[in-house]
Amino acid sequence: MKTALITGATGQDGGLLAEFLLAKGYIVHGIKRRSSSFNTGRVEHLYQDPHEADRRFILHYGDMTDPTNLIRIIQDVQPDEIYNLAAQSHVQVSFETPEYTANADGLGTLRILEALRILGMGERTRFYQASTSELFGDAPAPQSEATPFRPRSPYAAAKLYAYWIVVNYREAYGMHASNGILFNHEGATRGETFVTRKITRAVAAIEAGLQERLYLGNMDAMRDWGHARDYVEGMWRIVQQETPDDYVLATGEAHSVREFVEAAFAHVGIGIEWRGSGVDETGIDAATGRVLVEVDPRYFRPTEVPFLQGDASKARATLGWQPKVGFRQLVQEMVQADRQRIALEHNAGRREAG
Ligand code: NDP
Ligand code: GDR
Repeated sequence: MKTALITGATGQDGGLLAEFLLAKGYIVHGIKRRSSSFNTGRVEHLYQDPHEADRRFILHYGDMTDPTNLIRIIQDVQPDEIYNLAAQSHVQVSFETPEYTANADGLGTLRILEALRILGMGERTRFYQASTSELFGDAPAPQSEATPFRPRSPYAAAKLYAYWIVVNYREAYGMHASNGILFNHEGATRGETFVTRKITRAVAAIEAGLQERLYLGNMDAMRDWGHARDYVEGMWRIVQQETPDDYVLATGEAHSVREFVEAAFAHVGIGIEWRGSGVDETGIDAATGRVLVEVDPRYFRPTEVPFLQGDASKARATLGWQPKVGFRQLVQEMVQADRQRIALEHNAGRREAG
């Protein structure tokens, strides 16, 4: 039975990866941050009472900025595989918290690699790094492992350091350390402030009469959106390779934020017509003329990544990996999940009132 340690276990990917590894028979340890309110919603269903015998899912308090804590957890857990998913992962927020982002995302990665070296575990423990298509910045699409990096945010610059330190530890110390350069991947448990989830939550709330309008930034940004469940399987496949290496995971298809909005509203039977452009662009309910979407420049980024479309040929050929869920299915699943959540909350509210 293998043991895995996941940093960022309470995040979107952490929750799905924990589920995936448990189903494969792993013992899964995760690192969670101390928070003043519950932050374990995504792994609630995996929770096991500490008094249960043979627990296979165990959470530890920790933080990527706290090296002694990381060393102690790794020493206690003795993992066969580490999946380093913890990060301040919001690109726009990184412009406001650049130093913290560099510390958690960049140095945090170094701290884990150093912990493995200090503990003499560099040869036995395999390491996966959550690298990102943001590394490519404004490099021309389609982007592959051979495309030069041009980071366009403090987040991407921090992840660039992490990428290269992983490559360096692989080459310098022979560690089994790999980068997954993953393009955007989403799902029902995606963080609420990323654009896809912001849209699907708004569509469900507007349909239910709970929200007037959706305010967005750059509608022209193009992203290669896949389903997070497919991508966590890709992470695992990368770690299972005999030889460590770096891989792009992507669908190969790009859509604009505007297209995502249209597809999400279409799922609840609302057709959107666009008026104006740039900061004056609005999306109108074709049937009623009501303004449902408005551009708000506060969501524009100081430097934008305009067009991401990945070429995952290497992952297809070497890992036998390919995504199962396409763009339409992804949008539908996310809207449907937010509709169900609103219905549940509404019913719970009625019960309390009654
Ligand atoms: P999330 O933002 O959903 O999850 C991030 C996780 O990291 C959370 O568990 C969060 O804890 C934790 N975390 C943040 N800061 C710290 C810290 N200082 N110490 C310990 N834990 C911390 O991200 P995703 O699941 O979407 O992404 C997983 C990883 O993959 C991230 O590194 C991200 O940058 C990267 N990535 C994501 C892509 C995507 O499209 N989703 C694409 C490419 C890369 P808490 O729950 O308490 O906030
Ligand atoms: P991204 O995801 O920056 O690609 O990073 P996000 O969903 O935040 O933005 C995608 C694109 O949509 C545009 N956009 C908006 N974005 C947000 N968040 N809110 C808005 O209102 C809005 N309006 C338009 C953005 O400008 C951008 O072009 C995600 C994260 O998961 C990273 O951690 C990961 O590394 C990359 O994907 C791959």
